[in-house]
Amino acid sequence: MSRYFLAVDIGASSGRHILGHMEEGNLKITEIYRFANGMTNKDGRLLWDVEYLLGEIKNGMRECVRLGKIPESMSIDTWAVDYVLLDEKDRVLGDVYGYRDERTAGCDDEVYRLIPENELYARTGIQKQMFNTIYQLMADRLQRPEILRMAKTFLMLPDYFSFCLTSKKVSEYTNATSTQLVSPDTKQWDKELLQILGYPTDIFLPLKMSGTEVGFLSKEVSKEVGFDCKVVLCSSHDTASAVMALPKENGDGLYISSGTWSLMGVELKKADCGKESRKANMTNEGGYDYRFRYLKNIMGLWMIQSVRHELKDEYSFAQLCGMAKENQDFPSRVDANDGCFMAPDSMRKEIQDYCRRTGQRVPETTGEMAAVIYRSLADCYGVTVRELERLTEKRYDSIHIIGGGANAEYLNQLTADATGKKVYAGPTEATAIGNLMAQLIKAGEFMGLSAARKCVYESFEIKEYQPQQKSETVVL
Ligand code: ADP
Ligand code: LRH
Repeated sequence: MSRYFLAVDIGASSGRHILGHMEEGNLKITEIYRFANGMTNKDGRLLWDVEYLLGEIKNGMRECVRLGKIPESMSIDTWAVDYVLLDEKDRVLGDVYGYRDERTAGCDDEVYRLIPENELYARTGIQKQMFNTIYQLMADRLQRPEILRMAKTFLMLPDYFSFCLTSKKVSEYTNATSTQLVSPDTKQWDKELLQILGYPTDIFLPLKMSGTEVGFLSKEVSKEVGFDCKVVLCSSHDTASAVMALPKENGDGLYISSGTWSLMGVELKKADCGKESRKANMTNEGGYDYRFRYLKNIMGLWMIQSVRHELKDEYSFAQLCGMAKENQDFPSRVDANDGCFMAPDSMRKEIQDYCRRTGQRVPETTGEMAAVIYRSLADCYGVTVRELERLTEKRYDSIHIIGGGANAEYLNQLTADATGKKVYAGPTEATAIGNLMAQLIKAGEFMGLSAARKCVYESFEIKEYQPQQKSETVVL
């Protein structure tokens, strides 16, 4: 009889339930449920509908019953930085903001008034992103102080969903590091930093590592979904789970975790919180087994997702890739990391405006638009590779692309061309696989991370792309 494990992986663009089991030494995965995700716009504020998401988590769990495959354990991962504040009765206080909301504008200055930016980096190693929790909490402090005053518990979103399922509150380490409030030395909340910033320190729970048991489903939830199982912690930051699934036993080398965001970097045993890393805006996010994800956030496939959405999803991503290829000689490029692409009303218009203001040809057709997006992204990868080689003082001969974006064959080839590196693409469900790996290690199916990574290499298809024409270095 197979032992089943359930990964609930919720990305910013979609969520899925993936059942995993071992078969003759290989990891087999089956997607049993998928649902759409995205921030909702409520009077100009960008919010997450956590009720909807919880409902979908339970809907997917019911599929296990329908299939007669009851998991031994389950685990939840989501995107980083967003959180809920709970009152004394464990009710969510106020709206749950999404990281693309503009409310943090100016909150960086207020943070740096209390602690200089270089000191903040030296003690957290986390890159500046206006959406980091540290700035979101400052927005709470300045714009809705009553909510922060009433808060009794702070939970990141995966921990909140685990709480809803089990009634047990546990905070997970990898996702917590994305707040920019955790020490890479102690691997715990930096309480002194919390105090400096004027945030309540008693709402933060001790951080626990992947593999920790949260608890069994509460009676009510168990009745609702039709079974009981343990909820355990995976590396609940989706990127941390994706990096676990790097199909390389020793985990060395470059990777891009490619989805709504492109996270490009390497794994380090020790965080690099030095000046050069800060200047390059590299981050040291916590990973499985006390490793660090030394990487850069790149705007990623958000741009093409947004354009597709504006076109009422008329084209599939594969079609958009095809159209981009047909227009590959279209010359204009944008800086994929420019803040103007973060949450524009119209991505098409924003890209057109960017090209116009920089004196470039303005893309008019969808194919031209897609060409600009994919080629600009690949150029950005090229620049980032060189930055990573400089900072780590190493040369890399290949890049592993993991996550949904590894399906984008045209982009994979462009990446090989723009970086001059061999590209290995897959697994495409890296995050869910990493989520399962943490559960399987806990269940004793793997000895540890290296054994699990070896199994990923053996279990999933990985495509190879050779660099063909080296594109010119673009200075962004
Ligand atoms: P997230 O978890 O951040 O929501 P995913 O890892 O699911 O994102 O990746 C979704 C992205 O992968 C899509 O936005 C799309 O750009 C890309 N993608 C998925 N399938 C394909 C495909 N067949 N061809 C090209 N791109 C694809
Ligand atoms: C990718 C991701 C990324 C974060 C962003 C908010 O899904 O978790 O690692 O920076 O979302």
